[in-house]
Amino acid sequence: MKIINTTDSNFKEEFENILARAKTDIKGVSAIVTNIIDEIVEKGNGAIKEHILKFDKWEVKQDSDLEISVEQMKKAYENIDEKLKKSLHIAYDRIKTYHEKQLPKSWIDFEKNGSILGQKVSAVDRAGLYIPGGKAAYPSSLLMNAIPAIVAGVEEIVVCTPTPNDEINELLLAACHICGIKKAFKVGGASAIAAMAYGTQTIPKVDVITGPGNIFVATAKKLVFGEVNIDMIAGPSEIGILSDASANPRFLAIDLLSQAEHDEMASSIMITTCDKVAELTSIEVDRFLETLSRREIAKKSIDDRGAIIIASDMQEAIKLMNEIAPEHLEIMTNNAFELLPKIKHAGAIFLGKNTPEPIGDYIAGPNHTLPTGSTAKFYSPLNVENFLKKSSIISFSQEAIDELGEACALLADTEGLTAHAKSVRVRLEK
Ligand code: HSO
Ligand code: ZN
Repeated sequence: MKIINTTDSNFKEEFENILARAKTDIKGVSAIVTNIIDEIVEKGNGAIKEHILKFDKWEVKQDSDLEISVEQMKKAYENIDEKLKKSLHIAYDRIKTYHEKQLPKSWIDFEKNGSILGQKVSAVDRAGLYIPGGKAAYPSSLLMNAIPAIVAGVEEIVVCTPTPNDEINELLLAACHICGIKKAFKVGGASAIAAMAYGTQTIPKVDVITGPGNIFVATAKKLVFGEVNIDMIAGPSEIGILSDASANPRFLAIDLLSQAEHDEMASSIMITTCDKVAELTSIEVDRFLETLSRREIAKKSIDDRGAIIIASDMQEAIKLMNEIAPEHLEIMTNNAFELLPKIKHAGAIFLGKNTPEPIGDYIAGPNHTLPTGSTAKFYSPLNVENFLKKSSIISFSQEAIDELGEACALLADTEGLTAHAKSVRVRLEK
């Protein structure tokens, strides 16, 4: 694995490449995606059928072929191994408990003059969850997207997932059963995003679309934003690790690989204060690589986008890591919690040697749908609030309008809005 030092003459250039790791050619695909969206808006299911034949290579004979039934989900659930079932339930319960703590409360405030102000929190009516299919069909992602919606109180949850060659991941179906999903469709890519944003004869229009996806899905989400809300634009997985001389190079190496195996475009970056740890970690990465089922993917990711940076001290290491703002950040130092206040930007922060990133992918409880490509500078992990919105509550008493009415009317006068001013002043007439 590439080792660079912050004192190297080309360090600035190397670091710029790391910062630019997630630059994608959205412009390059936006014409294609716009076309797909237009076709869905125009022809609905008819366009979906064409897209499925073209991209997923199977023929939709009738609209009902698009649907995944609750019976199918139940059967898949019943057929899975007991131990696996138990793991799914442990994950479900822990994710639910964590997200319940995120629920914001409605509130109401009484002022002395009798006015009442407040904020009412309500769930969106419908949420659309996009779950990638094929090789990247992760049942864990279904849990991570569905549970915050369930906790928020969303009444109707719609799932869309592509099924190449009409083959569906049984575990994904089992996870749908656990989450009580009632509506799921075998539709993927930009077509699925457009279908959920605008609705078709079969797929309901939703209010919010969440979930990861490739560049076509990401571009479609950008284009339908405003018609519906979206969670974020997520790119390939990433891990950043801060380590010192106390860290175990075997742990560091396999943690770097844990994200590299997701995607050739994934990026795994460690910043360490110890030359020896850098060197040993690089050796361990090569050793572990040989043992991985997805070694080709992981190797390409490590070769093209991986790096170990040797910093002069932890302060410099943290400064660089805050600029990277990684999706996942592991702090593998002997004083992990002391460093925590200095971390400003990261999707999820894993502290201490027994907290490998995959614990957060599956079982810890926090969401694994996280901002990538430095967008942790302004995005949060997927959470309950992505499925909620707020309404302001206002009620004025006679005393309150007597006290504040004239000030209000005056502001309306200056904006030249006489009906505004009058609607207040008629209530001041005695
Ligand atoms: N690490 C991925 C999520 C995931 N990992 C799903 C395993 N399954 C998000 O960056
Ligand atoms: Zn992962």
